[in-house]
Amino acid sequence: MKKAVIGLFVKKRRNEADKEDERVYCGAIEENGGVALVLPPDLGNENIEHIVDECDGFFFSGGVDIEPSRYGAQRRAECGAADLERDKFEFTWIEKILKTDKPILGVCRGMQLINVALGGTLYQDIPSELETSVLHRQTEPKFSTSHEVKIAIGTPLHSLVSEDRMSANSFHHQCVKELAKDLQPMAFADDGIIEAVYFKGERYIRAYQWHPERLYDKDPQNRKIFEDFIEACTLK
Ligand SMILES: [Mn+2]
Repeated sequence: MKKAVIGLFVKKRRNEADKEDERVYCGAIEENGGVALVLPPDLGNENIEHIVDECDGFFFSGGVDIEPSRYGAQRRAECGAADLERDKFEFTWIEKILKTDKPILGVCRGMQLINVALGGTLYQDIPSELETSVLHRQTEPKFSTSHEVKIAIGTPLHSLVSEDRMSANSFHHQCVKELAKDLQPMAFADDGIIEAVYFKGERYIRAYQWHPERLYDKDPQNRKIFEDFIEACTLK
């Protein structure tokens, strides 16, 4: 069977840690049956039509905070520095991708980007804006889980893992504030913060606030997230 080609949006590689991050994302795609095509922000838009056409699905990865003007908010002091080149690149591409019916997966910043691209907004800094006893910026290593999520019944994630809870890692200080009207929550942290979303209707758009790419090799539930996405891309 022809393998699905996944357009993978990543930050520009600046050091060894960035290279390692990119390798982990590519591994999650390739070890679950897909082929990763890395799309960094300095690629430019020259071949956008062609590349969007050639890819079978798209994966928006983690990274720094989105510039708040993208969702009509004033920047707060606690908001992290944005990468304007990456914002510009990814918002241009997702706008094109949303006009197709190709599957989209997002993690962490990628989930926030999908929400904003569809008209939602974000909390810029959980500790200064929300009351919570859940530590969303874990101190444990990236490959360890730190908090659980409650999976909403009747959602695609619930059908996929057949459990009411699953383990997540957590490396975010921002989260969904107003959810885009076309998205539905499918998992929550115990403080009520939205940890996973899906697109209402036929289109395959799923996004997670955690990093399943760091967990799938040890945790079958997190592996299912990738298997399901690659399968959806393969069928398209
Ligand atoms: Mn979290």
